[in-house]
Amino acid sequence: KKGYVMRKCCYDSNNKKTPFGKRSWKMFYCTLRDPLVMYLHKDERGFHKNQLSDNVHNAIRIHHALATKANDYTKKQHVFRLQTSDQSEYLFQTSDSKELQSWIDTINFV
Ligand code: I3P
Repeated sequence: KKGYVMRKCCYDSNNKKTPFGKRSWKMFYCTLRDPLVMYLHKDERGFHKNQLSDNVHNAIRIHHALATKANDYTKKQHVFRLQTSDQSEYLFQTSDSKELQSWIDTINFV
């Protein structure tokens, strides 16, 4: 699965609150290729150019991660929360309710 998403970092690994200045929403072209890792690229061109150099810096390990609808986050629509096994937490905004469900299902099915 691939597509543009907005991402907000809430907690870095080990449940540490992401510091102010690093908590803003940013757009990424996100690809879930290798089933255990989600890669975040600046845009689609960045994905085509960089997929060979993907590394830990733009990757989120989603093995044993949990994606759930962020019903408590009311500032934006179609948002899910991603909690990873290393206890980091992100919010992702998708384009519509179908995309929202599809990202959640894809991540949780892994
Ligand atoms: C953050 C940015 C986010 C905001 C977050 C701010 O500032 O304004 O949009 O989250 O609030 O800290 P910065 O760009 O300096 O990191 P919301 O859009 O959800 O309000 P937060 O710290 O309450 O999460």
